[in-house]
Formats: sequence, C-alpha cells, structure tokens
Amino acid sequence: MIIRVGLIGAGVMGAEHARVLSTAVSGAELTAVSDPDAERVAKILETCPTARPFADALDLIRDKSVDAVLVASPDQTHRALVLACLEIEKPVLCEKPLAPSLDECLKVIAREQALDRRLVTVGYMRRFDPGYVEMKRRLHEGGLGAALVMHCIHRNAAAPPFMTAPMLIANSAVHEIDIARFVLGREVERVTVVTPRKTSLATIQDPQIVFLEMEDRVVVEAEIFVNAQYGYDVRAELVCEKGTIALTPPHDVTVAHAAKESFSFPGDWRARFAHAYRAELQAWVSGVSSGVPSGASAWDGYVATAVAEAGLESLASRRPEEVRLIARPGLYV
Ligand code: ISE
Repeated sequence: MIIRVGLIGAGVMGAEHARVLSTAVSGAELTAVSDPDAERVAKILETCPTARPFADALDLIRDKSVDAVLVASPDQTHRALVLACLEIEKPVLCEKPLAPSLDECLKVIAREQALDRRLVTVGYMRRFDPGYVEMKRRLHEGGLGAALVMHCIHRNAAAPPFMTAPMLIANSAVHEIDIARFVLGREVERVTVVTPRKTSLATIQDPQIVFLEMEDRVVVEAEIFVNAQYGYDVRAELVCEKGTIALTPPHDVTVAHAAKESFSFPGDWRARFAHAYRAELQAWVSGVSSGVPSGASAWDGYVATAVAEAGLESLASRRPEEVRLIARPGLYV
C-alpha cells in the first residue's frame, strides 16, 4: 500500500521532508505540495515529479489524491490545518510545536478525543534519534539505578534574524522538554528560566538556562544558546545513582592532521538529526498504513507547549513557575 502524502509548507523543513520522503522512505509518495511561495513549490516539484501544486492548503487537505498530510508551515498556521485534517479524519504529521498557545492545543485534543481515534502526530523527531532511544532503554533497563539529573546542551551556530528571546523557549527548548519527558517517563512540575550574561554577538537574551523540576524531584538543566557561532551542537548526559549515560556526538570520521585530531559539527539540525527525521517519517507512513500510531501524540504536543508556556512566564517573572496540565484524556493513556 502506498500512502499518498500532501505537504503544506515548502520552507526549510518542508523541503527537507519532501526530499527525505521521496528518497529514503518506503511505502509513500509525495502527491501534493502547497505554499504561498510558488517558487519554493516549483523547487520541490523539480525533484518530486509525482506531486501537484495546490494554491490553497485546505484544498490540498480535502483532495482525494492525498491520504495523509504533512504540515511544515509556520507555527501559527498549525492549529487550523490540523483541525481541518481531523474534520475529514485524515492522518496528519504536524511539525513542532503543535500550536503556539495552550488554547489551540486543547482544541486539537478535544477534537481528536471526540473522534476517539489518534490521527495527529507531532514532529518531535528526537524520539527517533538512536542516542536518545538508547539512553531511555539503558535507564529503564535498571542497572544504573534511578535517574537524578539530566544535563542538556542545545546550541545553534546562528539564529535567524526573526528569532526573539521567548523563541529560545517556545521554538528551541521545546525539544529538550519533549525529550526529557520521553527519556525519563516523567512529567514536568515546575520551570525556572535563568538568564546569564548575554552574548555581545546577538541582540536578544542569549543564552538562557532552563531548569525543569520533574516528578520525583529529577532535575533537567538545559542550556539554550542559539548564537554559539561554531556549529550545531546537541548534547545530553543523564546522571543516575550508579553511573551516567551520555550521547556521543555523531560524526562519521575524526581527522588527524597537523598534530591535532578533530571532527566537524553539523551546520544545523537537519544534518544532526538526519537519521531521526527519516525514522520519524518512516514510522509515520508505516503507522498510517497499519493504523497503529507512533511518535509524539497531540497530548505530547500539548504538554510541551504547556511547559514552554510556564517557561515563558518564568522568563518574564524571573521566578519558578508551576506547570498546570489538564487530566490526561483516555485516548492518550
Ligand atoms: C528549530 O526550529 C528546530 O526545531 C531545531 O531542531 C532546533 O534545534 C532549533 O533550535 C530550532 O530553532
């Protein structure tokens, strides 16, 4: 069975998803692309001749040549597009965040719950990164004892000009929030954002340190630094009672030259998480075929936004802020 995918959003992530879907995922075909920027669409169509352009994203969602929808458009468009998919019960993979505000996320959850069927997947791709998967496995295997602290580093070489200080939380730290929940299997109770001296190489408050106090008093500490200059660098170390589990930086080779040994950092998240993006898309396509969903659910998307919202409050108040979640609906248990 071939799943015919319609892509909404032909920017950086949309183009990457189109490339991965048509070159590295089995059981799927890109049949439709929509973006207000016709040039971007044309660029994708050059390499994906099976796809048709759609001027209107809602027409794409409703079209009979589309079995499932991949949303990679700007964050503020996510809610309406995901709800339109749910309206006609089409599976949808929505890039993170599910929606920028809690109200919007709750609307999606309510609609999906009313259908009593999981159709929404949120693109928290790190859940498919072999390093984090192994970290989770080793922790839950039990030999290292209980998790105590998780140290995370999230550095980008340079933020785009539209990046604001709150976006360090809402756009970047959400990955740390989601992966901490995924690895530890615990919810976040309280968030504190601390702002160190800011780099002179940016106008916004950068870096920021995010502390997540999880259930059972496990603490996650994440440095978010989006103008770190030297490359894209994501690290994590989980400190347990009897040892630690750390990600090893993925690089194909180390070069010994001129009395030094070195390796290169990826330019951005597409290269660093290439395996995760491919595995996420493959799992989604396979899940659409089999009817068994995988990856982050709408509930996970809601929780990440709720924790980020508490983080934004803390950024403004300079105090720890509580995370208040609704009771987990039965569909997501
Ligand atoms: C970007 O939007 C992403 O999702 C990347 O994974 C993240 O590392 C980056 O900081 C964000 O800006």
